[in-house]
Parts: sequence; C-alpha cells; structure tokens
Amino acid sequence: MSKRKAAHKEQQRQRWQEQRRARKTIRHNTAANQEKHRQDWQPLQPDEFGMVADRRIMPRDEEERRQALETEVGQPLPGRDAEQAWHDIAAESPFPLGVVIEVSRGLCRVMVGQERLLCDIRGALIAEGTGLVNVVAVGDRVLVRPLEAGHGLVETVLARRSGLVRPDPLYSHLKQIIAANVDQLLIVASWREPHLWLLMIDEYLIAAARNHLQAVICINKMDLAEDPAGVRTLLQPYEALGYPVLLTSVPAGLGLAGLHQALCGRTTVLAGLSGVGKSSLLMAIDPQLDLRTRTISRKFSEGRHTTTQAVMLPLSAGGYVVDTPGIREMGLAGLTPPDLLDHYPDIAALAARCRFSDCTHDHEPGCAVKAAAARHQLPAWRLENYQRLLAQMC
Ligand SMILES: Nc1nc2c(ncn2[C@@H]2O[C@H](COP(=O)(O)OP(=O)(O)OP(=O)(O)O)[C@@H](O)[C@H]2O)c(=O)[nH]1
Ligand SMILES: [Mg+2]
Ligand SMILES: [Zn+2]
Repeated sequence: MSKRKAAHKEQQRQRWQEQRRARKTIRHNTAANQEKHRQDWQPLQPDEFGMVADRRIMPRDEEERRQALETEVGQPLPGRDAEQAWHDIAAESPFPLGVVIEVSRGLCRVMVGQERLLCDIRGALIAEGTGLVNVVAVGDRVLVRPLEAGHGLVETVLARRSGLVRPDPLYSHLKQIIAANVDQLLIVASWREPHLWLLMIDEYLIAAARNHLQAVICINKMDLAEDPAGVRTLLQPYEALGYPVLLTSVPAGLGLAGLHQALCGRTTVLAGLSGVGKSSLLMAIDPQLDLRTRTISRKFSEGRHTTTQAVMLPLSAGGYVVDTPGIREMGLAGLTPPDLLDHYPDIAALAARCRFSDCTHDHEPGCAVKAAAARHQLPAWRLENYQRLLAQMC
C-alpha cells in the first residue's frame, strides 16, 4: 500500500473511531443513564425476611395472583426463612416446587422431589426490562407444571434470597445471574497450572461482597508448591481480613477434610479459572458426584472434559454445590472509586492518615499507604491490585 493510501486509511479509521465515540457518548453517557446503570448494579438486596423481591421476572397475572395469595397466606413472619416461604407459596399453588439444577439454551433441568424434569420456560417469563439476561438460573426455586414423560414447564420463578451476579460478557449494561439462592462463594485458584492470580481473587472477593455472599478462598494444586509455608504467608493478608484460606491438593489429599466441612450443609457456588481443579476437588470430597474434569492428553485433544455450564448438585452430607465453568471476569460495572476503597479495608485504614484527603496513593507526598508498603506493613501486591482495579474504572 502506498504511503498516501495508508495515511488516508488511518485518517478514515480515526474519523470512524471519533464518530463511534461521539455516538456512544450521546446514547449512553448521559447523567440519567449513568444513574440508572448504577442503580441497576445494586446487588440483590434481601428484605427483612431474607427474600429478594424481584417481581419483574414474573408475568403480570402472576404478580396479581401472588399478591392475592400473600394476603390469603398472610404476611411472612419476621425471621421466617426463604425455604419456608417457598414451601408455603408452593403449598398454595397447583404446581410443585422444584430446584433448577442445570440451564441451557431456554431449557432447564429441575429437581422436583427425587425426579429430574427437563423443562421449557413459560414464554411469558421474559428477561426484558429486568436488567438481567437470564430469567432462570441454576439454584432458582420454581413452580413446575409436570408434562408427559420426564418433561415439564417452568410456570414461575420464585423470589430469590441471594445470587451471584456479574455483568453479561456480551452486554455489559445487563446482568447475568450465575447461580441463585446461594450462601457462599468458594474462590478456587491453583498455585501453578494455571499460576496463582491474586488480582482475580480480589475481583472475586469484591463480587462476593457486592452479592452479600460469604467468601472462602481455596488454593489448589499445593502438591506443585515448593514452599507451602511461603504460600500461607503470601495469603496472610486475606486471613487478616477474616477470609478463610484453604490450601488443598487432590492427589495428595491435602486440606480436603477442611474443604468438605466448609461446604457441608450450605449452598456454595465455585468460581475460578478453567483448569484450577474445581470439579476435581468436588469429586474428591464427594465421590458420589459425577462431574466432568479435564484430562489433558498431550497427543490428542480429545479426552478434555471441562465444565461447560453451571450445574448444581446435592452433596451426600447435605447442602448443594454449584460447579461452574472457568469464569475469568466478574466485572466491576457500577462500582465507583470510593466503593472500591471499601473493598480494600486494609488500604482504607491507612488512607485515613494520608496528608491529602483525595490522595490516590500513587505520587502524592505524605501518603501513608505508600509509606506502609515501603515498610512492608502492606504487601506491595495489595496496593498494586488496588491501583490496577482503580485504573480500570477511570
Ligand atoms: N497436580 C494437581 N493437579 C490437579 C489437582 N486438582 C486437579 N488437578 C488437575 O487439573 C486439571 C483440571 O482439573 P478440573 O477439575 O477439570 O478443573 P476445573 O477447574 O473444573 O476446570 P473447568 O471445568 O475447565 O473450569 C485436571 O487434569 C486435574 O487432574 C491438584 O490438586 N494437583
Ligand atoms: Mg470443571
Ligand atoms: Zn495516600
């Protein structure tokens, strides 16, 4: 290509980019839109009864029916848990209560008692206007109309008590519910293969806090660590903030009893990169679970069994686990820089002593955060992670 042609092409590209930016600004960047986006991004807030009243996912007649029903049944008693509320609603309905254990392209698998039904989702239940991309998620409690031989129709999605939500990877202004009605998030990382990625753990911790879920950190593949004591020291800042840190190895059987104990009797969603060993860990603590794990063959690519969609499984000892495919991004949409500082309480405590109240802990004189990092009172990686996430927001 001649120089002139190349310059012209570059000019055209720049003009196109400018136009695109301008279009985006006009369409999306109004103050009202920003505020709406921020509100959309408020996590699911349980009410005083521990329920998230998201009536928007119900068809209109269902909402009216539910209101009539609630008046009939009477208002839920304070302290009554969500499980009881779901059962009460189901008892008044002609349809049985089920738990969604798998979702795939408009279909879902629902456990109704001991039976597994393959269900369509009622057409009236649409995600439009809810700010969500999916109507039904793994873990949802639903009312199901049983149809012929092993089939059913999801009539209603009952109010959720919690959920792990993230921005949709394709439409970042919309939310995707990865799993509903969960108690805790088990963040799984591996020491090596893939390498420990602390920034990702921080992002998951933020997601857990925004979704009001307890977080447990699990570092797997400890058999590949030369200095296990060093790993514990590295992760000490998380323990200091109150997060349980479990060090595990599937082949060495390390830490599996502790992991089992952490999951028993609760509903846990697992998250972490692909290949860290989520499915392997679950099968190691409960051999009854039948999960696909990756078996890497150097010569042939067949035999790779990675988890491709979220599945919910009951643990033999009580509780449920949700195995998910590797999730790379939890997203920070709707978070502001002051919100970010709330998620770094160790830095926030030091920041109170900075000379300037708007200190960015980057170049300012009299910065207590940088001083603490220089004295190794604050691990350098914590500050680095904070700065990186802050940079993503600006
Ligand atoms: N050395 C070692 N390898 C492990 C350990 N746990 C799992 N693996 C191996 O790591 C690979 C990936 O394990 P999976 O359980 O499929 O990982 P996953 O996190 O479920 O991956 P996705 O389903 O893709 O998200 C497999 O080859 C396992 O055998 C461990 O503790 N130590
Ligand atoms: Mg897996
Ligand atoms: Zn500072």
